[in-house]
Amino acid sequence: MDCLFCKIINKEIPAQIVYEDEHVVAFNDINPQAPTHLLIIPRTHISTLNDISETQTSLIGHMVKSAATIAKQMGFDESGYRTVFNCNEDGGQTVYHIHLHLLGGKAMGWPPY
Ligand code: DGP
Repeated sequence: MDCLFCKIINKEIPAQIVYEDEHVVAFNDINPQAPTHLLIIPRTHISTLNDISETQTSLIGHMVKSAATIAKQMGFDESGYRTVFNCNEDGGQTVYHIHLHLLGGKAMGWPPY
């Protein structure tokens, strides 16, 4: 499968991996929008949020829990952080392997446009 993030998981393309376990890999975004900007991805290829099956809902929970774990490790769990899933074109998705953005290290505005 010609998927950029599958290639990062398989170490065919380099990335600065900061966390990995049996189910997910987290690495620095190539175009950071905050002092810390990570992408948390499942090892299983899922193209968009629309493609998540009922049996994969615990995997998505694990991605979110991993974000909280990493935020704590990086020391911005108390000050705060943002997590974002973009879906399809209007949502701003550019890589079609689901990924949870984890942004921290600065105060962020809302709404995000
Ligand atoms: P999204 O727009 O939600 O699909 O986010 C895709 C993110 O992926 C975007 O913030 C930039 C990042 N990205 C794209 N190509 C690469 C790459 O080759 N390496 C890394 N580390 N990040 C990438």
